[in-house]
Amino acid sequence: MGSDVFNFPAQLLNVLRSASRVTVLTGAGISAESGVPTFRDAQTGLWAKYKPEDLATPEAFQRNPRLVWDWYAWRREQLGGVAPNAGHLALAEMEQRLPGFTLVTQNVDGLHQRAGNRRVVELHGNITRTKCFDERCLVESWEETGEVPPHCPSCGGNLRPDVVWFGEALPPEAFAQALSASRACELFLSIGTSSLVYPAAALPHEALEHRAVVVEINPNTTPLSLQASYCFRGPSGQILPALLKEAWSDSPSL
Ligand code: BJW
Repeated sequence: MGSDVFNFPAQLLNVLRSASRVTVLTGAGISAESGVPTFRDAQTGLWAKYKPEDLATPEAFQRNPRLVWDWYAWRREQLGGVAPNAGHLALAEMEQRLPGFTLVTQNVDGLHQRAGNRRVVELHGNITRTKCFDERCLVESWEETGEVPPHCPSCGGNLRPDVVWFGEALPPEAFAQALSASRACELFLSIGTSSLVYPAAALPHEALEHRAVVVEINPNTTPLSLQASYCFRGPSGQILPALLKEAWSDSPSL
């Protein structure tokens, strides 16, 4: 699809080129074109009968730790076979071009880092890390005894993925960074998120209150759409490269 199809307004292109601070919030939609199902997509195969919202809670883990561990093991395996897409790569390029660039993600898949972003604020943790359910400390290695989930080498408690479940607090430092970057930016891009899950969903509103231009990139409308300064409807893997190309069309690297 040609970039002209998206009709990027001159005001937006100017802000993107000249802003001293740009903040981006991504959600599961940015990884959709890599083949990672979004959080609220219907699950497939063995997992089709479970709703992700019902598995991503500490209560679900306490009720059935094996089931929840196996769900994450299956998702980790899926991630082994996917690669960053053109949307991730465009954001890595933006980090190179813009000194005041902050990438905040709700995703736990690590694809931004694999695309080349060096500074990624992870609000909901990372599926590749493991921690102790009881002590909450990160655990690098453990004995494989065949038990599922495996046990913490220090206290014997159940191990779990280092992600943030419903009802749990976000990592305080990551959230503080996200909040201050949202309040300080001139341009805020909300990409591939349903804008349903708080406190992440509050970040674009913080940016709006601090007079930033707020852009939504998503094939579907969300609760943010009515308040956003601009909405671009379509896949981020097409829109982001087109936006970069339009903003820096004179650049030899594009
Ligand atoms: C494309 C596309 C393409 C498709 N291109 N786009 C009001 C205020 C504050 C809090 C609450 C509140 N009401 C309720 C709460 C509590 C709760 C909450 O928000 N619930 C809502 C459901 C209402 N929040 C919490 O519990 C949070 N914690 C908290 O509030 O703590 C308080 C506390 C303080 C002190 C002590 C103790 C507690 C924690 C939230 C944690 C969320 N965790 C999850 C799971 C992570 C691990 C895992 O992956 O399993 O994070 S839930 C899930 O939702 C995941 C995601 O990061 C997150 C957001 O989802 P996302 O990314 O938006 O995905 P989807 O699937 O919803 O949307 C995809 C979008 O992509 C769609 O819009 C598509 O259209 C689009 N798309 N293809 C671009 N090609």
